[in-house]
Amino acid sequence: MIVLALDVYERERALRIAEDVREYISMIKVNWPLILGSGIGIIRELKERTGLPMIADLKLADIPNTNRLVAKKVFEAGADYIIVHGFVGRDSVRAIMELGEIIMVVEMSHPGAEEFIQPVADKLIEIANEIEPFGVIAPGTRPERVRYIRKMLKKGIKIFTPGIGAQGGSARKALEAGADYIIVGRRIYGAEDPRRAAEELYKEVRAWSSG
Ligand code: 3DU
Repeated sequence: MIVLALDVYERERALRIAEDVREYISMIKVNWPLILGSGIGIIRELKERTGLPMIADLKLADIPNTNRLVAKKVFEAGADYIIVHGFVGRDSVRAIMELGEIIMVVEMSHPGAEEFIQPVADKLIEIANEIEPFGVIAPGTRPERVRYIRKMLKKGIKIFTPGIGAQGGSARKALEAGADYIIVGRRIYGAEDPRRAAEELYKEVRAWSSG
């Protein structure tokens, strides 16, 4: 299943792309670029136009009280899931979970993730297994890590893998390794024809999951 990472600034462009690719994706993820470019109201607008669940990728990483204050506004704005960092500790993560569904970062996809996050991934998996978020973020650029995280993670917790396409990760390899959702941004919204790019990816993913 495909999650569109809609990292554009402009409201019109975001709405147009979302509508164009709607039938090929399962959820839309908004991050700071779109929220800063178009305002927090874009979450509800996208949700109403597409009918899809919305992920707010804010990677919250603050003390429990601040996490709570921010998350309250973002859930009120229509987000169905908020992405949060686990390295700040269980209390900060739980503060958000009390308000709504979360996806917790266990390991990131960029090269720098090997510096600090990867070495503590086991501890982050342990937190995830204890608090049972809706899902976790694992690196689509490192299928062997996705496989490991899948093995260690409680069943039922979904794995979302960014890093597919522009960052070099392969959709098929991430799914084979145990990802439930692949997160894809530039490969779709940066394509000359986003609808075609989404359709191609959808067919690739479907061919794999049905075969
Ligand atoms: O590289 P792309 O254009 O497909 O975008 C990936 C999106 O996923 C983007 O919003 C980025 O901020 C987010 N993300 C990662 O790329 C890697 C992570 O570990 C977590 C989130």
